[in-house]
Formats: sequence, structure tokens, C-alpha cells
Amino acid sequence: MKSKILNILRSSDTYVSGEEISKLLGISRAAIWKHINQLKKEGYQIDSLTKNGYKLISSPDILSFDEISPFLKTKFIGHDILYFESIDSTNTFAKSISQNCKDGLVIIAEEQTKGRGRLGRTWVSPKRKGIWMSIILHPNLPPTEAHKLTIITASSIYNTLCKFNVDIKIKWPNDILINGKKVCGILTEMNAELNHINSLVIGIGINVNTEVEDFNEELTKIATSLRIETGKFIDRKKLTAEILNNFEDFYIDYLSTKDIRPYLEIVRKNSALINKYVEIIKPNEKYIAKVVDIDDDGQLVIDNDGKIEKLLSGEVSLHNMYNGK
Ligand code: BTX
Repeated sequence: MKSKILNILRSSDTYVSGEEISKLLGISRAAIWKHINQLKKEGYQIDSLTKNGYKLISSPDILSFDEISPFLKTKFIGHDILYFESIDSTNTFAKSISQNCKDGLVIIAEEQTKGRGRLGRTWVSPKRKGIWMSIILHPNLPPTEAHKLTIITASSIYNTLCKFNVDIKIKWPNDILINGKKVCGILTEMNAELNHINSLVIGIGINVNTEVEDFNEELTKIATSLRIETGKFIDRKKLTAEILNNFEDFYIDYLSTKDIRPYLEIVRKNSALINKYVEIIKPNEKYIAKVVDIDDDGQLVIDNDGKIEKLLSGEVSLHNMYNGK
């Protein structure tokens, strides 16, 4: 009911009387007043005049369904959003419910207290500064294809962030960089049988309005945000919806064609790694090699002292980029 009242207020530039809302929704004026008070508590600024009724003055900077849905153009992703003021990790929560929930459910939190990166690393997620969300999907694919969905996610986020006119690069397999610093990380996790994905969770973390003070000393050297890079305060709700819109376009297209090449092309063309030397960190060895390409299966092709090797995303960590050896 709260959402319906909000929609009525949003659709009008002037005051809407309690009587009008009451007629439209079939509830009492006292009930409306109660919902309006609840909305005010959530941060909506609503002016109420005894004679004229209610007028929405401003909405809070939050990533609830009510705030994101006006910008959503998706067919199913984000039609249901579970929103948290604070959570340990949206991916951890998403994984715990992913088997029994609707395809396209999105979990969003304003802050994560135990945000996770790959291989047990931490993802710093300060309150209301970024987009910390997980999309739950049930694709009809074998587990061997899961890494391709990270490529689809990275390329769709790349396309979305292009509008900010900054130097964006994709660092295979799961990071987006601006001016060489990490602005976004993707964590794809799944629950699967031998030849079938039961559920897939795509975690997306984007530093949006994060300021330098929000990063610890170590992160200031390697991380950045859209705000730091553009000098502007960014509308997180619109950006969240745009990411979901673009992601769904790519995802639906990929499921129907099973052709990853258009998305790989975006990753290759805007790669932070191709023709660079990187340190490859495997469980039992470390070495420096030159990145030559990303092949049509999404594997990283490296030249290790004349020997060509292919790396799958799950097995390596890449550090220290060099322009020359
Ligand atoms: P990753 O393992 O590639 O990156 C983690 C590393 O990135 C950390 O070790 C640290 O050096 C650095 N880092 C930590 N926090 C940040 C940050 N805010 N900005 C830039 N660099 C940072 C990348 O893993 C995947 C991250 C996915 C995060 C999303 S948020 C929603 C979802 N829930 C969840 O717990 N994780 C995902």
C-alpha cells in the first residue's frame, strides 16, 4: 500500500488530497496518514497541508524497490528486490535462498559488514556509498558455462559506465578499472550438479559515491569510485536500474544465441591486460607472463617465456601490471 501511495504522489506535481488517495486505493484517510508517516520515517520528504493534501518534495538516496523500479525496463530481473539497510554479504544471503526463489530476484544492501571478494578476500562496502547487490538466476546451462556469465556481467557494466566519459577498462575476469584503479568487482557463485546449474548468484560491487576517506590506506592505492573520478555525486538508483537493464539485455540474448563472442569482444577491446605483463598467482607457484589474448571460451591466453598457456578464471589471481617485463 505504501508503494501505491508513493506512486500516486510521484505522478502529481501538485498536492493530492487525502480524499482522492482514499478513493483511488479504497482505504481510509487515517490509514493513508499512517502510511505517509511511515514514508517520512524512511526519509521521504512529504509536505502535508490540511486543505490541499500531500505533496512529495524529495525521496531519500536509498536502493529500495520503490526507488529503483521507476527506472527499470527489465522483463524479469529486479521485479522482486529484497532490500536491507545492512547485511553481512548479499552473496552469502542470496546463496542461502537461491534454490527456492524466483529467477531474477535481486538482493540489495546499503552496507555489507562481511562483503566478499574472490578466494576469501574482503570487499569493503560502506553505507550508502556504493551498489552492493546480488542477482539470483536459474539458467538452463551446464556449470562449465558459468564463467561466461561473469563476462556478460563485466561487459554490460562496462557499457553502462561508459556514459561517465572516464577511462574504463575491464580486468579479466571480474574487475572494472577506471584510470587503472578498481571501481567494480564481480563475484559469480553457483550451486550445481555435474551437468546442470541449479542456481547462480552474480554479486556486483560498485564504488559509486565513495570518497577517499572511506577507503583504508591500502585501498586508496588500488581503488577508486565514480565520484572520485568524475567529481560528481551520482544517482545510485538510476545507475542500479541501468545496470540491471543492460545486464538483462545481454543475458537474454546470450541464453538464446549461446554466442559469447559479442561480449568477449567488448572485454578484449577494453582489456586492461592484453599486451601487458602480469604476475600470475596460482596455489603453488607465482610467475610473470605476457597476456596475449582472451580466447573464444573466455580463457586468458598468456605467453610464459615463449610457451602459450590458457588460464581459467577460477584458478588464478593476477597482480602487478607491467608495461614491460
Ligand atoms: P576480488 O577478489 O577480485 O577483489 C577483492 C580485493 O579488492 C580485495 O582483496 C581488496 O584488495 C580490493 N577491494 C576490497 N574492497 C574494495 C572496494 N570496495 N573497491 C575496490 N577494491 C576493493 C572482487 O573480488 C569481487 C567483489 C564482489 C563484491 C560484491 S558486493 C555484492 C556481493 N556481495 C558480496 O559479498 N560480494 C559481492
